[in-house]
Amino acid sequence: MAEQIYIGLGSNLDDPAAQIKTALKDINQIEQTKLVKDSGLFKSRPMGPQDQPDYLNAVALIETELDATTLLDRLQEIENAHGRIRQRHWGERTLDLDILLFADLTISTERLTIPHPGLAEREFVLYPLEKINPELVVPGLGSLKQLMVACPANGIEYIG
Ligand code: ROI
Repeated sequence: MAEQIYIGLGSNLDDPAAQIKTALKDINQIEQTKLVKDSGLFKSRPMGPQDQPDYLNAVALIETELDATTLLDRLQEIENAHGRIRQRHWGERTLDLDILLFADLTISTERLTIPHPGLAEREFVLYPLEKINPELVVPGLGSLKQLMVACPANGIEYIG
């Protein structure tokens, strides 16, 4: 059965809007996988060192027959194809693709923690998620609405 998965996208280097739009197309090309919906683009302040450009972020809802590890492999291939540069810890990057939620599963392996561990503290994940599914309930963490009340907006801006 196809499972519903949410993926977070982020970029602050090399034309971030183009990075994210191309990545959405790339995700739709993964075998046994289709893009169902995306949030549109949000502009957010960097979490981490402040002397880096603002980010563009988005969330995609996909359906896939792949298991979480195979999906992670495919997403890392896409990151690499975008010439992912990672200059320093929590620094600027061309493209980040994170599996945020995988159906209603909680997963804890060496390579994957799902729900994504930073989810509740990241306005650049919560606001795009709300655009796709305001009624979302996050396994182990509660409703998206509750999480948003507890997370400062930090100037996040919807740019469509
Ligand atoms: N900050 C923002 N605003 N958006 C991101 O996608 C993002 N990604 C990261 C770190 C460096 C934590 N900061 C971010 O990986």
